[in-house]
Amino acid sequence: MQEPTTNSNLACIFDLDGVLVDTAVYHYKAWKQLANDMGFDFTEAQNEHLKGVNRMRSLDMILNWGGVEKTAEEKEVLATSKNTQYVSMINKMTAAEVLPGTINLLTALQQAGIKIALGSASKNAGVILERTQLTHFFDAIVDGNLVSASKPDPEVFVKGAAMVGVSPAQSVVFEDAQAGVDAALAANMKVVGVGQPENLKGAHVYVKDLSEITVEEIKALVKG
Ligand code: B16
Ligand code: MG
Repeated sequence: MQEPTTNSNLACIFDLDGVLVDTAVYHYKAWKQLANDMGFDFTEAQNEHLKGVNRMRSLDMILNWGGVEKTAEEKEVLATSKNTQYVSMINKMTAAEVLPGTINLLTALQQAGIKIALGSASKNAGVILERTQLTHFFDAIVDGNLVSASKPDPEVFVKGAAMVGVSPAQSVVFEDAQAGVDAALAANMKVVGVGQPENLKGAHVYVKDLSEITVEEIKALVKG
């Protein structure tokens, strides 16, 4: 009997928010509440700038937009308050919130023997993967709890590739944020930009969502 073709020398590393699921709306609601409580507004356009940015850096940007200064202790309290509200929303997420094409692509990659890793800035990645029933696809999960430097630093993706034993040159990153694209390029990896090219400069390929790319196209990207 013929052996199935395996490609365990390839890795696909997925960002979470905006690529596999869309939690931006929950981040937005929780940050908006916090800003409103401090007496200023927070817009959806501003929320766009927070994609891929870690929690404390996001808070700093929001305080700056609101023209408000806080001590380090006050910022800890504010970040915890935002996160408590955010977690209460993501705890209600279901598998129905997984973005189009995700299950088909992850299944096809798994069947092809390609390693699958998560590379997310979120400290809540574990609960989101559990709630949306995606955990079982992953050979490695690198999230905001495991990295010390946020995107555009390449640490999150370098760690993901190392954990699945694949070289950066054989790794493909899927990202919806410019900081994430920059991080993947700095790691010397190929990048699939998920979203509009003007917001994701430097990616090697662009898709609207994961239904627009196949395993064959991913293999070709690494070879090319
Ligand atoms: P948390 P990703 C990022 O996730 C989000 O895009 C960003 O908006 C958020 O501030 C960051 O996670 C931190 O999230 O507060 O849950 O730790 O896109 O890198 O998967
Ligand atoms: Mg993202």
